[in-house]
Amino acid sequence: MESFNGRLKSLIAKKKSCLCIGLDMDPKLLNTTKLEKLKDHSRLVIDATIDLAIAFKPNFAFFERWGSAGFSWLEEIVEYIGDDLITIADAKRGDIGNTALQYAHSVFSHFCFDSVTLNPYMGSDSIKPFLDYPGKGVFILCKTSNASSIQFQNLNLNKKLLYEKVVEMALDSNKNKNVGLVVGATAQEELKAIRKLAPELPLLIPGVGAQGGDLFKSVKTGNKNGAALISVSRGISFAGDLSKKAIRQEAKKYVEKMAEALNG
Ligand code: OMP
Repeated sequence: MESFNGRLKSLIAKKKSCLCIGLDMDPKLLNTTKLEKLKDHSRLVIDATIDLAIAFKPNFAFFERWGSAGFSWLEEIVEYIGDDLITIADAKRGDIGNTALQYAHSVFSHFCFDSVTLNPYMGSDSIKPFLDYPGKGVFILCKTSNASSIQFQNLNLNKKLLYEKVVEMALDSNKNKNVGLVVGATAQEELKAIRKLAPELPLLIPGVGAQGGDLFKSVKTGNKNGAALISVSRGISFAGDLSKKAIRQEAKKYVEKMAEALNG
């Protein structure tokens, strides 16, 4: 079976896009309190962008907050996306080994996601149970896009920064070619450094659009050697007048800019 990292790289080359659409279905942005309206909108976003995107990344928070109905929606959405694109469970898991085993079963065997975001704070035994699923992948939080990421991730530990230690752990864990890193588009200096340390690992880069990270530089640096997915949530899912046309137009703009950066 093709490795997760191999599948990601081939899909980017085939579709000439590295767009990941984040599905963060915020009721406020749709001006509704009705779950059904959000469900309709999530299908509309997928319909509008499925041929332009490489991956969809539902963020669990926006589903879990609806309780069991939200979990059913998550099951429906993975099925609706289908098998041709990559699905990323943005669940940011990270717990001791035997608990991580259950989380891995949940995202990969129950919800049938292709990959998951993981928080490395508890160390490598919290990552390991996710690595034994053939064809599935993980994205480990390395240098995140938020302002206070500096608080821990940039700590200097005997001349190595904490996020550099995370890169080392990710490289050690990549025996099945199924480990990638999350690096925020708002952290260009670190993105360059991480790309240098881990030339082959896939990167998931959120933080362009609403958070203001640099798209062009992220695509260029991220796609040096390895593959990088650029993730946009609010900037596309709630673009313009929220119509299918407006959402598609915005996604197209991103893909065109990505192609410029990839070819330039
Ligand atoms: P937008 O700012 O609307 O594009 O949404 C960003 C999405 O990416 C949210 O679901 C965040 O949880 C997620 N994210 C970050 O914003 N920063 C990170 O460093 C990592 C993630 C992530 O793991 O996806």
